[in-house]
Amino acid sequence: MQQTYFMIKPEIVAAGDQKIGAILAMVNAAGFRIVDLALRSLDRAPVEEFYTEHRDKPFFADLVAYIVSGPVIAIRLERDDAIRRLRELIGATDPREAAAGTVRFLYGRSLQNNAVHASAVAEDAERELQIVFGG
Ligand code: FUP
Repeated sequence: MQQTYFMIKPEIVAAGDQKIGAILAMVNAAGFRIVDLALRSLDRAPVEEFYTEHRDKPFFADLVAYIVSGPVIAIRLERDDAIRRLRELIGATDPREAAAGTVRFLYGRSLQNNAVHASAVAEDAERELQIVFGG
């Protein structure tokens, strides 16, 4: 079994229960188990740490501002091959490039407002779960 970090971003949370429910249903149908789930307003410092690989990029300030703009849904998920499977389910970073039927294809609006986050590799999953859930 492998764990990964999944996050429903502020715009989708603000849009209400229908989209949240639909995304959680997709995750459930794909065989993931929700180990931990919380509605969280993240502080700026942990979000800057979360996206530290992008610290020097031109979009960093806007990205951090977006993630702290409202509550997110932070989720610890588990299944075999969880990291790779969840990345498949959410689709490409840019919703315009995401495969049909993926979460970002269905719910993303732009590169920044791309609906959800999922850890890319095992060391990211561990680091991201540590930042958001403290372990
Ligand atoms: P991902 O691993 O799919 O979340 O993608 P990245 O780590 O490459 O990017 C992290 C976040 O930065 C993405 F969710 C969207 C945002 N981003 C921008 O806003 N502008 C860019 O040019 C690239 C990424």
